[in-house]
Amino acid sequence: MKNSIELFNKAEKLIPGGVNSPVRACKSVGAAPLFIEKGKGCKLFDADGAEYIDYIGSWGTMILGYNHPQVIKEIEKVLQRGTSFGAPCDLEVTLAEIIANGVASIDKIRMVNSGTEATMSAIRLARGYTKRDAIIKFDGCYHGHADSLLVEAGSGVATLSIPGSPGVPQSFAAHTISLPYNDIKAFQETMIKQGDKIAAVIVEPVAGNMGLVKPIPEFLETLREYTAKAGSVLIFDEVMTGFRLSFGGAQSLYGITPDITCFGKIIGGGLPVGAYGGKDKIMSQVAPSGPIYQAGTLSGNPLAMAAGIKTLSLLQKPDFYQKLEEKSAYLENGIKTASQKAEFPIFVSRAGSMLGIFFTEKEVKNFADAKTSNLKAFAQFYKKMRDKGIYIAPSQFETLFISAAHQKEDIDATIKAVYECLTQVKI
Ligand code: KE4
Repeated sequence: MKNSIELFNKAEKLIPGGVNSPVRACKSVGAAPLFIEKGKGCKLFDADGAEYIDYIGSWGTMILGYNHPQVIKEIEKVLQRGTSFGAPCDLEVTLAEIIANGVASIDKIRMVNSGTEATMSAIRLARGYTKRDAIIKFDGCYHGHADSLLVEAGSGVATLSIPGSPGVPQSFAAHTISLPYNDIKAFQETMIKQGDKIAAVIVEPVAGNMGLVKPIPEFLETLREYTAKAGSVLIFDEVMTGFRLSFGGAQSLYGITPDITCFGKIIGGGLPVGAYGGKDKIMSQVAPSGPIYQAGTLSGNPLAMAAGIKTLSLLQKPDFYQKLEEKSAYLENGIKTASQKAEFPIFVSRAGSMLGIFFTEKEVKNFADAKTSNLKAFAQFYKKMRDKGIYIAPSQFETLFISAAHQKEDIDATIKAVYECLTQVKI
């Protein structure tokens, strides 16, 4: 790790924490970050030339694997036209059309540059559209770092939240209620009491930021029913699940039609893209067609559009998701078998090619359950897996992502490493 350590020492002098996004610093697992030289398929190669089978996939972005030749070729082709014009170009229309045709709830969509921008803009749109201020989110769901969404649940259920970070004014947090994920009763009671004040309910339809937690039956249906009754906007944050769980996202799998959907990660094919979209009656309120302001210098830039267009078109191959499902189920079953063989109980969850490994014996249905995980054991597991050339997220509260580039031999090697590491973890 000599080169990574040298780079990290230099980075720490120039960049806060030596990284451009906190989780990359590997603080919660007490490890030094690897500096990555390149990616190819399902593999990453670090600054010292070491090879890893990767399950982060740039946090879910690289569903095709790294450096896909057709995506690279498309980027190189568009590069000859330019990198950003700050003016409309055909590629923005093409990507918007692919997403609108793929996701039934989308009439219109606005491109931005990150998932945070997408959710921040969706919240502003919902507040402007309903002329209400209060929003509801769910503990353990992460929607990016906009002030209104960087909050922690208040002391009691459904009480107003407290700032989740210094710098977030109490007055901002006061407009956000954070409820336990999957707690249908708490949500119903809150909406019955104050639904007429709620501008929006924002949710990860399948949660990937507390580890992988799926919605229980009727949870999403109840959000839809009560928001419709109250005239509140239902926002599905599909930054992670969009085009990951199916071409139509989690909403098409669960048969729920949100009012606004946020996208990111996969739709940019590895370049910075976010987006928010929905029914025309709401989206037409966004400037310049309506009064609700949102803008961006690099929004819709041709390179990012090209990467997204090619990526999404490759996802439309007839058996793409079926093949991904088979690989993901094979990994899930292998990990469960490894846990039994090692006599080391863990809770394994999976939704399509999103997989969660919790160091707890409890079934994890919300953030409180996820927090019963043994973080010290997870940290040991993370480091041992990395030493064996398997690269997973450096946090118990993240998700593993399987890509189309993972082959059977990669997954078999991963299952073997899981077994060996579980036999070595000391609790
Ligand atoms: P970005 O602003 O990081 O593009 O997207 C924010 C976001 C919004 N919504 C969901 C459901 C997300 O998962 C994210 C970002 N995900 C994290 C991984 N858990 C990004 C990794 C990081 O913060 O470095």
